[in-house]
Amino acid sequence: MDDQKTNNNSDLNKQTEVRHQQKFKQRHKYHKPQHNEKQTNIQVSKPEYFLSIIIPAYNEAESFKELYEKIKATITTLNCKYEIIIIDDGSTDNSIEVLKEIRAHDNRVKIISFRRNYGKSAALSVGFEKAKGDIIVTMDADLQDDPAEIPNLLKEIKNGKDMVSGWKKKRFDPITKTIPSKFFNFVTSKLTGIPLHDFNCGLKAYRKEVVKEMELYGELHRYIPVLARWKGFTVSEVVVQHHPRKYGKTKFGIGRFWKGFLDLLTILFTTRYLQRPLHLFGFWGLIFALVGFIIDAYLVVEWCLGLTALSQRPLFLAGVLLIIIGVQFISIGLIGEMITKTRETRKEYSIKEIIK
Ligand SMILES: Nc1nc2c(ncn2[C@@H]2O[C@H](COP(=O)(O)OP(=O)(O)O)[C@@H](O)[C@H]2O)c(=O)[nH]1
Ligand SMILES: [Mg+2]
Repeated sequence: MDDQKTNNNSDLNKQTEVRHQQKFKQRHKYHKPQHNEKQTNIQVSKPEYFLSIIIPAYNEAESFKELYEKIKATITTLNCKYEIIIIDDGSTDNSIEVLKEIRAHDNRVKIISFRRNYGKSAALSVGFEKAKGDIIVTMDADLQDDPAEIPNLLKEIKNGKDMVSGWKKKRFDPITKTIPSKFFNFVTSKLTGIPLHDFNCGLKAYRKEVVKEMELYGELHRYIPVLARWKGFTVSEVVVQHHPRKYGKTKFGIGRFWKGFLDLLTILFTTRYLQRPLHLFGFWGLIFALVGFIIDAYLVVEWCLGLTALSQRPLFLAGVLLIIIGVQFISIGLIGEMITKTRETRKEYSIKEIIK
């Protein structure tokens, strides 16, 4: 009898234990935060969101361990589930060995290793595609960006922004980089109408919808805020701490500036006029042709009245030139329209939500 009782008791204990375990699992299961849900304090068991940190890297082996430790130190103060995706872009140093070492004791670190160097945009693009998080943070691998700033970026996202860019207000880079960069940021801001001070800061945070719609190629990573804003996402910036480069050297030489400006042309053209090239070319074509026509018409009237000989008026040639350029512009615009019409139509719009 006593034996049976003990058996029953131990069965009961087991059942209770299983129930407890199930409850524990349930509690720890990742859950999506609801809009009206109150933010809980740090270090509670239920993760509020899933954070993906994406780090494009090219020959930064010396930095990884320190970077990883710093990220961990910050991230453990946040109440989130996380993954760290490092894209080793065909590095020729021992990056991959160091990364594998880190990965060996933390499987939240994911490594994507490219066969050759494809560039930062390609690396970010793959990172964006693979990221599983609700919120995505990108940062440089060279310890110039400070992981301790991540919570400040997240605060902005929680305040409702779709994307937040860091602003390296006090920048620790050589003057040959900071001055052209200021100019570049000023021009980009004026031409695009986006009031940011630091378009190309490596440290940025996004809602997942933003990165899943981002199409990066070439070196367009410099213009992510422009692309995001163009799709209709809200973009803001926060001042972030910047550090001097500790190891290795910069991967972007002086060539970055002229490439950057050509890319700006691409961005301006493709965001505004891709679907209506005639509006750009046709407008300028008409202006040129009209000015040329007015000049020549005036000279022809003078010639008819016997006031001037056209051979004496070089302005006549300028008028002819303007008419030719104008007609060419209009023709280019029309050809552009034809290409746009025959091109396979890609999704050119971004839907926030569908309410049925
Ligand atoms: N994936 C990838 N990352 C790169 C490449 N070039 C630079 N990076 C990374 O981009 C970040 C910024 O590069 P860095 O050379 O420090 O540029 P700077 O800070 O503007 O001088 C660093 O994390 C680099 O490792 C590249 O070709 N591919
Ligand atoms: Mg750097």
